[in-house]
Amino acid sequence: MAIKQMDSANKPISSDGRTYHVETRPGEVANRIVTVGDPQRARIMAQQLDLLLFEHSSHRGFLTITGLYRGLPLSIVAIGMGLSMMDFFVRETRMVVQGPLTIVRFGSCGSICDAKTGDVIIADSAFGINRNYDYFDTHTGTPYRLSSLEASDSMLAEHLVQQMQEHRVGREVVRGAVGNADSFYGSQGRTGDDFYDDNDALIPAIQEKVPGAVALEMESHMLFHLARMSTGRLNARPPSIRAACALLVFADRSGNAFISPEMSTQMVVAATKAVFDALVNDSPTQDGLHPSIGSVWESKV
Ligand code: R1P
Repeated sequence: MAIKQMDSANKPISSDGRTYHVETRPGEVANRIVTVGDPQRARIMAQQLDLLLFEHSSHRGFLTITGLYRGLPLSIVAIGMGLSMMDFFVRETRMVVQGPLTIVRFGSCGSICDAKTGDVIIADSAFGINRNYDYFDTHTGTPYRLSSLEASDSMLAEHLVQQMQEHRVGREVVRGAVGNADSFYGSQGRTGDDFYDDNDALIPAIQEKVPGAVALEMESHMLFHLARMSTGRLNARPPSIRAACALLVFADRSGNAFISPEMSTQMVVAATKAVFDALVNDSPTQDGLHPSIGSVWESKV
């Protein structure tokens, strides 16, 4: 498919105001956003919006849906997988929405604690797990590097816990630190004979270095990091982005069990209102939000 003409190499925006990859423009995305990996999950969640106003699939696989929930604009954005996709989404969405952004990642994860499939994990913090490419040449250092912890927004995380419990989602709600790996296989300690990954000791090493580590996934650390960096240089202004993360346990790594398709769909359906309510309850103020004039929610709110 042909790309659109962009007005700049540094900040590519097309003549109709859309960002290069996510392809949204001002007035199409709300200040409150749920981001998910799987577009099918986004569509299931969108069924619980009170009114659908906008939907766009980008040529790079981002799906944005905007509607109203309890009278407020709310967007759901499916981004695919991995920290690069999170980076595209956060940066390009920041370009097109005025005012504060509140972002909840609602994803799936592998548990490395007592949590089982069907439990819910709320990330108090996240850390990066990155393959150390140099190690695979020189055998110096460690094969995987762990970053320091990046905190989620504590108030938003608290709302997620409360709403998950209130809506009785899952058997248990577990809180802790989430490891954001740069791959699904090697950097999450999945083993096999096809590649040399030197990762047999990775999960024990994570548990030793990060005692509160509860789960592994692929996007949360990037989200929390960008939220903290939204202060600009040297904390020049208050953060413009607040972020938190709720995860369904799809894989129980110690028990080597995977969630059933039926249970995963049931949990997404059950958790949707909890995530929406957490977002809406979190920020009752209307001050400084994206103007409704010219937006897809104009005259609907
Ligand atoms: C891997 O299967 C994907 O699932 C998890 C991981 O972070 C990765 O993106 O999250 P999502 O279910 O939100 O995609």
